[in-house]
Amino acid sequence: HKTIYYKDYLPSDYTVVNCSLEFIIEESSTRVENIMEIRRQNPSAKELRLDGEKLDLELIWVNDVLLDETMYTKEENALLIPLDTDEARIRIINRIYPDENTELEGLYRSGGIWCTQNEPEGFRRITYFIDRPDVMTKFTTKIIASKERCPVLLSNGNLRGTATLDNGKHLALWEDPIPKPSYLFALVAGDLGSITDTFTTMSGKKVDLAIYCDRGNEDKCHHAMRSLKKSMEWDEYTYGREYDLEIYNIVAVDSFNMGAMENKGLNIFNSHYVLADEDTATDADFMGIESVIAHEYFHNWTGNRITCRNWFELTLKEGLTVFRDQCFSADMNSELTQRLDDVRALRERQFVEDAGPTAHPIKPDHYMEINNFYTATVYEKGAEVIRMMYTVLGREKFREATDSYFEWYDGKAVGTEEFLKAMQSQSPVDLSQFKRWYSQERTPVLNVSSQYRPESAELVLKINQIIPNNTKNHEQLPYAMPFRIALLAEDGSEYPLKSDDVTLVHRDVVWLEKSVHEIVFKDISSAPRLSLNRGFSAPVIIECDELDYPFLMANDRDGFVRYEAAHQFGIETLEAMMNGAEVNEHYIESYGAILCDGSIEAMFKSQILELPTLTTLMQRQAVIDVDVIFNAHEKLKQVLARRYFSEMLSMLEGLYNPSNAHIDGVSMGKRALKNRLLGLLMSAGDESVNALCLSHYHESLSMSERLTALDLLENYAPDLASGALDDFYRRYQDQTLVMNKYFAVCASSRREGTMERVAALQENSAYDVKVPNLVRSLIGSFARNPVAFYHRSGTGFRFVAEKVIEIDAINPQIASGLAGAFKNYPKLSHEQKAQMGIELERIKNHPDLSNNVYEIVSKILE
Ligand code: HT7
Ligand code: ZN
Repeated sequence: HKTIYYKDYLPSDYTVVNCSLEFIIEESSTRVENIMEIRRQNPSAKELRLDGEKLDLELIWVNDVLLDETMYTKEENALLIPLDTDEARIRIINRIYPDENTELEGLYRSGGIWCTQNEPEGFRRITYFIDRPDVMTKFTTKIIASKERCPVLLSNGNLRGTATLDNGKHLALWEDPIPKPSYLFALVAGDLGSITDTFTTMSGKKVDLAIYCDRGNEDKCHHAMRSLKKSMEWDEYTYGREYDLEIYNIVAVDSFNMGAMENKGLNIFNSHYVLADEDTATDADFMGIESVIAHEYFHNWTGNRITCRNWFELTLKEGLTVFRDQCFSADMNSELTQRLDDVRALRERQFVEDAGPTAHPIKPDHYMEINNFYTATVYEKGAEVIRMMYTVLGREKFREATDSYFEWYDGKAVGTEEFLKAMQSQSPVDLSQFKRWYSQERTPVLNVSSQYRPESAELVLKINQIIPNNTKNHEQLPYAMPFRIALLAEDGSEYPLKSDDVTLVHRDVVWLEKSVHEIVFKDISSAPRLSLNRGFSAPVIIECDELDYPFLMANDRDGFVRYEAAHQFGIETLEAMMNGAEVNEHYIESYGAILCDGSIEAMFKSQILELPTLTTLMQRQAVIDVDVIFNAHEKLKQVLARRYFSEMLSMLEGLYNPSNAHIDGVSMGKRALKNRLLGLLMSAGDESVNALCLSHYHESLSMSERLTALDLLENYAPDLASGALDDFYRRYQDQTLVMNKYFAVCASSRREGTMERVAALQENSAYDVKVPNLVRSLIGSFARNPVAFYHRSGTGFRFVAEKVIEIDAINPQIASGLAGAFKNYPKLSHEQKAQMGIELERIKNHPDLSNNVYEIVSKILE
């Protein structure tokens, strides 16, 4: 298990100027012919090293000379050819076996469809190549296959020709005029249905758009198509970026390791992020499709035209593209709702990762397996780092800076340093210290306190940065960050911020750079309330015991701070209950005030009314005790439901419209609030509410409502649940995307016996361990279900460990994702730690363990 270091990076000795590929796809194997024009970049290089894995090499020519086995060296994962000229033409023929490819990297089969996944290092499983992102090549691709089995033949770029051949075969010739790294190469062949449309770019060029899917699902592609067109328009308007090919194709496949892939002109998607209709997709699914379609489209400029020099620079494209898709979703929907969802996801996933044994900087300096670094840190924290620069520069200057970035680096493979250079060119402050966000790990804490001086009408704000040591226990240095704040008067209005002690990058944004700041604000006529980290301007944890939660919940004009006050108040209330206290009456009242405030928009209300999750509370415990958290959580819901029973019930009835399945912001907001209220009411343990929930299950036309009702019945009304689960299964057993939801409800159940049910469901005919979505839904949901996974018996740990080992032999990427479930190991009680430790050792000592799982498990055990 070898480690690769950033410091060892060297440019490639040779580059591939162009590459002409021919694929002959047959039932049991595929023949690949690869003709490359190679150019030497390092004059002292004498040997060409090509990456290749699991390839059956047949023939090699160099400049038309056929090589015999003495003229090259074949290693397990490379081919070495002596080469002492500045230019050469290499021709290679090899064979691959897509049906045997269960890892889903390279060329594989999903259902009956041949498709590829090459990021980060899948291309080397197709043919021998210099498979690294700083080698950018012009590709042409000829695909030959049976016309009947594969009427659709797709690759990157523009279609240059088709022909019918003998023996029922046909061919398609694709040419991508824009040089790209091999990880963006894609090929699809199969019998697919499609929908088509067109988009005219801002300079008047017509682009043909198509979305391909399994036949019969065409009607579920329209939301994805609308999302694509909106993304294309948004990138023109917001960043001045125009699409650059004649064709944009998207293909939906069922077996896929992640969400989607931005291959040039030929995006390949997990069908979960393409297919949707009102009967089968939840509101979250519709939103997810809009954002992932946008994300992959935006990569065309941030990732494809300007790519990464090496994989350590992954956040260059991913952090930036996540930031862009978040802004797009905010513009398409509600800015506040989007921000709250993004912050919530960041804290639930990234903060947890950053606090645990697998923490790493957004730009890691070493890795064992690059596939393990497509993380919440590289993506979501990476996006927060970009957002901080956006906050500092402001919209217009940020746009000027990105214009420069595109102008300076188009067609190049670069790093975050280049991006920062473009940002610095427009920044009002020096960004050198800010760069620490790229190389340091863990989440800083800002400890904030204040002192009001009535005699001089001054407010002294003291901000202390607490920087945790890194995973190696080395000390880290203070960060620079934009901190958006307000000092609020009694009526909620904001005092203008005037101070000589700190740089104000905007009216309400202070630039923090020291470990301790003492800032005197002038002309504050009476003691103000603090409104901190507005809009979550910096990805930090705030500690401040002066916050007036009820006041902020009721009066703050910043929606994030309003939400945050409710959230923190909820945490403190629950933690007091976990320590034996009674429910805090002030909290109940503030909660009721939000609940009954008719002026609050439904989606925002549903977000504010969500109680802090079990994960949030676990995260804060020194020694994790899931049962204590779960009991307090259930009790608080019950108290709230009983106190506001009639208000909630009448509000619920007002929101319920069984026939509404519209996909618009207002309808989604109503459904979200309705689901939130039903969830609270169900914890009251009232027979009539159970019956109501069952009727919502049967009568609602939208999947969001039906699925929530099903989940609540499962957890709170077991007598009614089995009939509803059977009904759900019968209705949707042929729709694999909906079966994912069925498995997730069963595996997320808080009831006793969940593990036994999950184990039994593996035998269900709708389940298939080779399909990642199904594994994530059944096994992944179980591993994320704290009540079942941390069960005192230790059986949850054992079960997941067995699955990690079993799945590792099939698909190491999916197995290592699952192994992440053990990352709370250092924080367990003595007894649970011993139980989990045995399982982790068992995994680690398993023969033939992949690099992927080994890296995660060994870090956890360190
Ligand atoms: N750039 C892609 C990252 C990726 C991936 C996608 C699908 C399957 C396996 C993959 N490994 C890495 C996804 C994205 O960020 O857009
Ligand atoms: Zn991406």
